[in-house]
Amino acid sequence: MIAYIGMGSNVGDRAQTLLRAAGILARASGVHVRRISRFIETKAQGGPPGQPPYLNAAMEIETDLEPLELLDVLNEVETDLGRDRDFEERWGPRTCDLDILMMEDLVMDSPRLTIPHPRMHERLFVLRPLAEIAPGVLHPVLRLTVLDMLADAEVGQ
Ligand code: A4P
Ligand code: MG
Repeated sequence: MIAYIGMGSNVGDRAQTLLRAAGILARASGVHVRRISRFIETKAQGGPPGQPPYLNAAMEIETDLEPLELLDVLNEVETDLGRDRDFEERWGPRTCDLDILMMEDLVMDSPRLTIPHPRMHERLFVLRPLAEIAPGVLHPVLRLTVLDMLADAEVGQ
């Protein structure tokens, strides 16, 4: 299955962190990295004031993992890169945040995992890099392409 992953970092050497995350994922079994967007700098949205800016990116992978298995792999990568959820606040600074944005037409809502990612369609820091690598991909619930969602989110800014 083709899946899209959103990546973000706002602590430390952010570019190095995103590159390392992509590298670890590329070596994970059951995951094949197909495309990666440029890294874009974005103002922190939500969370406590005064947060440093993020570097965000999007990645296209092919995977035969189940969604929850993929989430486990992403969480392991986050931990490898020094993220410790016990010591951070919601939407506060983080070394590495990896979110599953979409997995083809899959729609799921469980306590641990919601796909498509529930906030992706309103976030420029997700949609701008995603539009570089997947402009025509359709959101299975909203029935809008990534480019359509980006246009709507730009207007809403
Ligand atoms: N979870 C549910 N659905 C998913 C999914 N599709 N992908 C659960 C990944 N995880 C999913 O996530 C909390 C829990 O969400 C996970 O345990 C997982 O089971 P987290 O990564 O621990 O915490 P978080 O990222 O702080 O929370 P959340 O709600 O995912 O935050 P967001 O929405 O990801 O926002 N501003 C800029 N400019 N750039 C950013 O990248 N990121 C955030 C985080 C805020 N502001 C930002 C950015
Ligand atoms: Mg997250």
